[in-house]
Amino acid sequence: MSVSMETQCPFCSVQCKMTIIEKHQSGVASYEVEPKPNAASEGRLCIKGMNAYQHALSEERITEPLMKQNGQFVPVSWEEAYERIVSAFNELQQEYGPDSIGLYGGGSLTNETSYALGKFARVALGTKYIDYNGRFCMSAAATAGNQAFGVDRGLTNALSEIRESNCLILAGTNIAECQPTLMPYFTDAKANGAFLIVIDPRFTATAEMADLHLKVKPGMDAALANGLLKVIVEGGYTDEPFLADRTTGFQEVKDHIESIDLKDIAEITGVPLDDIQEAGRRFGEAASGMILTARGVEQQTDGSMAVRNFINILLATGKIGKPGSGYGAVTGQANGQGGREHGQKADQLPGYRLIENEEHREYIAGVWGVKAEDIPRKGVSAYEMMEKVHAQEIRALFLMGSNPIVSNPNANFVEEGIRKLDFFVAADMHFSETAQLADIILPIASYLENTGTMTNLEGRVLLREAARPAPADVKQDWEVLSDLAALLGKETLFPYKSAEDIFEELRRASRGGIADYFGITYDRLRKEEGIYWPCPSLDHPGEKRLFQASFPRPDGKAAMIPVPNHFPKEQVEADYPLHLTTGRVLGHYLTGVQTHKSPTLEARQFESFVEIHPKTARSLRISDDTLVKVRSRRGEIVVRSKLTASIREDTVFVPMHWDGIQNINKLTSEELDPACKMPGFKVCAVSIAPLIS
Ligand SMILES: Nc1nc2c(c(=O)[nH]1)N[C@H]1C(S)=C(S)[C@@H](COP(=O)(O)OP(=O)(O)OC[C@H]3O[C@@H](n4cnc5c(=O)[nH]c(N)nc54)[C@H](O)[C@@H]3O)O[C@H]1N2
Ligand SMILES: Nc1nc2c(c(=O)[nH]1)N[C@H]1C(S)=C(S)[C@@H](COP(=O)(O)OP(=O)(O)OC[C@H]3O[C@@H](n4cnc5c(=O)[nH]c(N)nc54)[C@H](O)[C@@H]3O)O[C@H]1N2
Ligand code: SF4
Ligand SMILES: [Mo]
Repeated sequence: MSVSMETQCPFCSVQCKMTIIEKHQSGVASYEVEPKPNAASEGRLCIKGMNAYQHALSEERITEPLMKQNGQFVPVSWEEAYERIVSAFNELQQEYGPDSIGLYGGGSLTNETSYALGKFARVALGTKYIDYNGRFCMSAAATAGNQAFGVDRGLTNALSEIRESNCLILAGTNIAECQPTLMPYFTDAKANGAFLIVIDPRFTATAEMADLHLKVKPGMDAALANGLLKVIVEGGYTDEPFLADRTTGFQEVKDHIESIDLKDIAEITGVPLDDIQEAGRRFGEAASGMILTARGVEQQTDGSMAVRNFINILLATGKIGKPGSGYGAVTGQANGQGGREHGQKADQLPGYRLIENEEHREYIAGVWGVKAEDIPRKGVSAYEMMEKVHAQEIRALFLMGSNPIVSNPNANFVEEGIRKLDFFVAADMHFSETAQLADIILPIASYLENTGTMTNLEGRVLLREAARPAPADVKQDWEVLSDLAALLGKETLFPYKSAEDIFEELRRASRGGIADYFGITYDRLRKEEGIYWPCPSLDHPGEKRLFQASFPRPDGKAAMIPVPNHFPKEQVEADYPLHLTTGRVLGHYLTGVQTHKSPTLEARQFESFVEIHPKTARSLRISDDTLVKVRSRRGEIVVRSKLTASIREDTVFVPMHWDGIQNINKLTSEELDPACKMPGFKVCAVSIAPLIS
């Protein structure tokens, strides 16, 4: 007997489609995975997608509601779990006010769940405190895109245009390990003659395909972009008609650039002067060009401004809104894009509307059937919510789709806060490190069992239909929200019988907003190969390339702004002499809750490591493949040394996929970008020593 499951990978933002074939022989199940042709991945799958069935079908799944009694989880009925949640929420809100409850969502959730979670916070609980893990992921690029262009959509062009581009700058993005199925777009562009520049403190698998690798000092991208702008302006590579017709602020940028000395930039960024000159010249000379940024540039205390400076380069050279020319923030999570559009962010309402905008509040209140004045105001960002948890201003937390004690910066502090909560509910399919601290865990359907839409890195909305029934006692995220809303007396506001019902409401809620999904329906998604937003009407094809004629800002023009050279807030010093940067490896995903459950992926890499340059290692008497202590002002971890000349001598790198004694976020700093509240995950100061000296 064999069963075929059509699905979509639950991991990264490419959203590759696949078929999982389950075979049973003599009572033993075996699985085959076949990639399925689709526009983004063109029928490719990476190793994570190939093995994504393993965690979903794992025996370690949580399959019934659990309640903590005397420090142990015991199975309870849904009724019991719900009753406890509702009475705890009611009691705490009576005693401490509506804002004593915080909600924390994630970018793996479908659009429907993200929408329902935002609505649940605002109208079922009436709290202003809701935010999500995308704050750590997309917020810097989102802020930069909104400010410069008036819209935040990951890629401003379809992926296929990468092939047509003549010059590509990949800044702080490791596509080869993080969106591997996109690699052929870049290798094809190169085969077509494109010049490829990679900016990264490490010579990554992505840098291997570059024509020019700029091995920047961590945190110095804004300054490096100033250097590139200087070369572009002085080389006469600016597109004057474009600047005059389509932008504002260029004169201020130009004045600022005059004060920049390229030798200083080479000095502070650690990138040789000749390389800065070549990169600027190549990009300036090319007939078309794209710049892609990801977390290397963005997870900085000036991440949003650093991105704006890369956008300045695109605007100065007129390389946007044209074939093969545009910007891309390479979105991370499966629904990293849609997850930031429909209201699980502290300052946001569906359709990318703003919670502090009176017209937007009125519109959404109309869709929801509530009074605008009853919708709470803006809350605070993810890490700031954790500060409020620590200060016991937030007394209860409802967590859906994240593992914050591993993924937040300054993780020791965050864990301490969560342990102080009066009441904590986690909705998950696995015992994440954070869920283990909960009073109640609600068992949730996996991607194989859950229907909903996901919006990929291009802004293309895709329908992922349930491929198998959920285990008997497991519920959908949105079902839990509807059930609880009913028990909180808001049944009429959550009348949904299916994900499609929620999508139908989302369509109306997003109508006329920046992220307009009104023209998208499940029927259309079944027939078409995903639809790009904005899609304002049923006969609209969806917009593949943005900004061809204008920018969605009040004056129709893109805004340029001078960006000062920025230095990381935490500088290296005698006690902490090395820069620490953090990131990912091919075979694991985020905090590893899911990929550690996959025997195949786990076998590839079962523990963390620290990349360190052999010269640096020698001076610290660290040999290869030995346990070392890495310490910052906030904590200490133990990982295995990996000596490699691919990293800068002044920098070490540790991946983020492990918990406990290998949780890198015990070291990272809580300093946030003031504009978007993104933490500076990508640079802090550390020391390293052998574990046994
Ligand atoms: N295998 C795998 N793939 C994933 C994920 C995963 O966990 N595993 N997660 C998904 C998610 S949610 C996300 S957000 C994306 C992340 O995708 P990426 O942002 O591409 O991944 P990272 O490894 O975090 O960082 C990218 C690169 O930034 C470099 N870097 C560090 N500091 C700096 C700096 O100061 N400047 C510059 N220019 N570069 C710097 C790092 O060396 C690293 O190679 O990946 C998605 N895909
Ligand atoms: N040092 C450092 N820290 C980082 C980063 C970094 O580069 N460096 N990157 C940051 C980034 S970009 C991100 S995106 C965050 C991510 O960090 P987290 O938000 O902690 O992400 P995950 O590890 O994916 O945790 C997701 C949890 O949700 C569960 N889950 C998955 N799908 C569903 C679902 O459909 N419903 C429900 N209810 N649960 C589900 C999983 O089982 C898992 O327990 O980490 C950030 N932290
Ligand atoms: S992890 Fe990303 S690239 Fe790999 S199969 Fe899944 S969606 Fe595709
Ligand atoms: Mo992310």
